[in-house]
Amino acid sequence: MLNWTITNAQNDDDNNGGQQGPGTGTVVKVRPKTQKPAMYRVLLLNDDYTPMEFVVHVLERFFNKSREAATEIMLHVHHRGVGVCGVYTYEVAETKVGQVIDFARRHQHPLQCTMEKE
Ligand code: TYC
Repeated sequence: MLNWTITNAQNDDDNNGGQQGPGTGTVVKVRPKTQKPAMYRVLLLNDDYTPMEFVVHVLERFFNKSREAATEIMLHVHHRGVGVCGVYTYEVAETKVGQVIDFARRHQHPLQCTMEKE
């Protein structure tokens, strides 16, 4: 993300004898101000019905996890109730939450997925 800050600096290097007024102000600095985008954790929630293998598949398919990493996250969620699938910008996180919920519904599993600001 790149925000531009335009600063009318406190100097007088524009050779107009310090003259300032309507139409005579000189923009002397354009400073690129970088800002990190806000990041969001995508969370998977435990339930009693979604098969473990389905959750592993979701983690592989939508979060690009290896079988091993996916199994670890699934077991963490199974034992602790909630776990992090990944951290993304708002739009990407929102898309993944929607994809997971839609995919689970289509397979008639109650799997829940949500997001929270990091
Ligand atoms: N608790 C589920 C079971 O025993 C497995 C499961 C794990 C479900 C993680 C959801 O996010 C989940 N079949």
